[in-house]
Amino acid sequence: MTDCLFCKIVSGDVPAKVVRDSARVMAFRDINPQAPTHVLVIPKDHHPTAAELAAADPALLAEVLGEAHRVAVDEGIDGTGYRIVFNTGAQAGQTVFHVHAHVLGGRGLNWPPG
Ligand code: IU
Repeated sequence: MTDCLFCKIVSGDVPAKVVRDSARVMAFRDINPQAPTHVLVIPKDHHPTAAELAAADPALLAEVLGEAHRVAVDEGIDGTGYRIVFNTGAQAGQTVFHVHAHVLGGRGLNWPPG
């Protein structure tokens, strides 16, 4: 999609600190990190929300989750614990409508979230 920021990161038109890159999934550091580890994991194909990805390509959603876990292992936070978040819809705080999993860890995380 031409006016999608994350599609431009996939194409290389917008730079990002990429930490994992597979055939269908990419992971890069969030530009405004909320924890010592804050990585976004996206499918390279454009799907607006997790719900739409789940309906269109559940295997790809599973790949995104698998890569999110591998990010946690790479970052050394799998032992202490980490959070995977899909903000879905504006009221939940989604601002970029190309589905992305936030992988957050490296500090204690409060519950419930704000
Ligand atoms: P959200 O769940 O849609 O709110 O998450 C969007 C994230 O994208 C948010 O954490 C931003 O800091 C992040 N981000 C980014 O990493 N690079 C950018 O150029 C922009 C947003 I704009």
